[in-house]
Amino acid sequence: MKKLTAALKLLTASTIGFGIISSASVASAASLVPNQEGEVSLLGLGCRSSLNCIHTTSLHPVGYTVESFGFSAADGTKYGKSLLFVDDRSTPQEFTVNGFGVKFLAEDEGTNPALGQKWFRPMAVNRSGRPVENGRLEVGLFEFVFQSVIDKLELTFFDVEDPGTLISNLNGNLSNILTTPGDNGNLQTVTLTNVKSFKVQLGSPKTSTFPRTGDGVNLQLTKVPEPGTVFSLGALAIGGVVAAGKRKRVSAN
Ligand SMILES: [Ca+2]
Ligand SMILES: [Ca+2]
Ligand SMILES: [Ca+2]
Repeated sequence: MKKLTAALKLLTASTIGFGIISSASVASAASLVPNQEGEVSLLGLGCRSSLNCIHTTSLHPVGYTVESFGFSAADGTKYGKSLLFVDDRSTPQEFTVNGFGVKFLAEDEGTNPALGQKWFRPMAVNRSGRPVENGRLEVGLFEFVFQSVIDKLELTFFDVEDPGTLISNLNGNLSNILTTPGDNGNLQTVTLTNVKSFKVQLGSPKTSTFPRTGDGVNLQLTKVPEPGTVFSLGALAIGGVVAAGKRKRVSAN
């Protein structure tokens, strides 16, 4: 019985320790999504909409450039260079892109992140620059290049429902880091280390689940603290709690 109690205390101590580890990571993690809605100025393209144009090269804690690339659907349909927006679904917006009227709705046809959160939101366009699906097909191929190497970077994908969303290049080398298709509204995170650049395909056009339109996907980027720092904090916390538990046991005997 005594042994069981000790084991339970140790288990509790470890649980508390891990709780502290995760809150420490949350406390010092920094979102790299600009903290304002608008269009992200793309390398070589600038901004193409009537929304606020966001320049990402001078952002804190690290600036970066974003370049957009054309891509093709499985049936051969070619798309132009998607635009990229920062969007919070709780504020619907009406604007123009290359002269075409677009609306970001409070309730999108298929891709609805939690209200009050800011996400990178791609907008697929055809080869003449006309927004596809009224500007509400969240598909694009982008390369992010950071001004300094990021020790640990989390990519959070929202709403991958079909294959095709992947990281195809990391630090200038071809890669094939896949996401896993899930239920409507699912979230998944990929963690990369020592990142100077990556290329990501967000969503895909004309998929098996959505043959007419495509699978829209949004992205968040988070710079998380170096594992070493977080670990030592957590280890200290675990040590402290276990020591406290030991002292208690001694006095109870
Ligand atoms: Ca909005
Ligand atoms: Ca969906
Ligand atoms: Ca959509």
